[in-house]
Amino acid sequence: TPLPDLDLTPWPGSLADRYRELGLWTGELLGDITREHARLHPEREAIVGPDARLDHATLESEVERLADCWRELGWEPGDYVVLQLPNTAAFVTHLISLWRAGLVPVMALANHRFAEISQFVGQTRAVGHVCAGGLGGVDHADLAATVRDSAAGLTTVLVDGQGGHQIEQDPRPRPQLPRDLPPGWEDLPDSGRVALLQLSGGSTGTPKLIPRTHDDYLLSVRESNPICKTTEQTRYLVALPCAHNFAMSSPGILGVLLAGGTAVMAPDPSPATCFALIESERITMSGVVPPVALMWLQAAPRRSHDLSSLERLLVGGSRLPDSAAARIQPVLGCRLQQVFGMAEGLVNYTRDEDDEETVTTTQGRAISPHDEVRVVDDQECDVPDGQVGQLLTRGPYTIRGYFRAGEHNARAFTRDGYYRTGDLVVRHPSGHLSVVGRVKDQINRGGEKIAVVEVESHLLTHPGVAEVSIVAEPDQLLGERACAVLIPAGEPPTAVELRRHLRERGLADYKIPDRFVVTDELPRTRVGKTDLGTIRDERTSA
Ligand code: J2J
Repeated sequence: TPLPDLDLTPWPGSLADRYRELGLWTGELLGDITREHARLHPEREAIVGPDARLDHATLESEVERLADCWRELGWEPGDYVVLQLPNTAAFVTHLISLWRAGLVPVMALANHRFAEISQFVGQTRAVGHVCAGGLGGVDHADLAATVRDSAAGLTTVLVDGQGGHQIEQDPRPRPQLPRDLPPGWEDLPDSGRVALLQLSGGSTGTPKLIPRTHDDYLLSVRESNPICKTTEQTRYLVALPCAHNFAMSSPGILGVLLAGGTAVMAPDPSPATCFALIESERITMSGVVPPVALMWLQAAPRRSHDLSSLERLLVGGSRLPDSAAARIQPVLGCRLQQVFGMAEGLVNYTRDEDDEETVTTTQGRAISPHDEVRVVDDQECDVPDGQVGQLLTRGPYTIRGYFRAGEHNARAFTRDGYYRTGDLVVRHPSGHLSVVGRVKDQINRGGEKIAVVEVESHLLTHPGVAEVSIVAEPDQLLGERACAVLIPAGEPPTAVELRRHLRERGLADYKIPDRFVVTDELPRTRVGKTDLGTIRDERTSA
């Protein structure tokens, strides 16, 4: 049975009351995150980016200034605004100022293009698109103009590298969308409403958005800090794209701001860029995906940078090979902390008190004793510890439904509210989980998630493609990469042509298959990993 298309699927009322009584949900708002440290130590550094260095007081005043700006534009509390900025100080000031004005940021990646951004705008009826007009060397002006043409009444804010704005508004009246609000919405405190829409890795044709509330998101950030020893001394290097859930909240930029530390924004994750920043900014902590960790491991012995300030490296987003895990401490001289998280909620960390074997071979255990974790077989019966099963979870910071996706929610959640993660895991008696595979229709390209069906449907619009199946193939650095296996309609199109076709359709680069193979017969499509070995007749590959 399809469920209603709600913006937010609320937790059952009695459970919500309990989370509040237990102090898990505090009623605080994300827009207030900069106030305390602006007062406590105004002159300490808060954010360092290629565009600006801001102390806690300046960050706070920037947040106020920008929030006024959004109010003057006529944006109202509860309105959705697509936020698409590269790793800069401006990302942080814009994010928090949107919250301060009661707006709901939709977290886009700087490298998203028309296909993704127009989807976000269309799905949310966003009032605005905040993007880069030269900021951090990124220029979204052309993309923004195309998006604006497709969305009546949209206001574009192009942010330059000097803290200035160019504002352009589509003159057509904005279509009003009736809000699909859950019953009892009026009774929800502000902190129980949608604070941001996070991106899901996706396993369907249309990307799904993840409604996180102030209460639940703050809980995951607040509880991450002691587990990762985030304090006001922490200098955290943001090496991943800043809008990613990992970089924002595990403990990420928000954890650092909450603790009164410093977040340093790296323009890219390369060893050249990051090692120089670790040395010059005396970085103590960072969070990266496994391919970046591998690149750092490879580069460290050959470079002369002083990495001695680095105390802790969080690695997650895809499975870190055990062999690489064992080399982090000896080669980089810092502690490894594995993190297995998801934008839908549940985050697991290895702990400082874990033995070495646990830290190198597991992806950690859940943040909170109130996280409920089940490992089940195909019939959704619990399997014993030590056996592989699918991970189901619910808890005080795991969503109960995607944004306006009733039909999909009926599949993605059990009747009693568990999120079906699609991950195959083994649970150890300590509660630690090892991730061993997945059953979702997704490719995890070194931490970047690709929804197979989404890319297939774009490829099928090419006249030379009759049928297509995208499968994962192993890759030394990325763990896996995407291979498109296709049956041509007539003369087989070349890989160059197909790549160009996908770019013209405005698909972000990371979703474009690494390899194209032409065949007579598709590999049997099973969810998750399909064996390329099942292709019998591979005629050409380009
Ligand atoms: C294996 N697979 C992993 C890991 C995530 C912190 C860290 C990561 C994310 C993230 C995040 C994995 N080993 N260590 O949001 O806050 C795969 C699983 C999971 C999916 C979620 C955070 N860590 N994964 O990666 O929403 O398949 O979040 O379900 O991008 O990544 O992807 P995403």
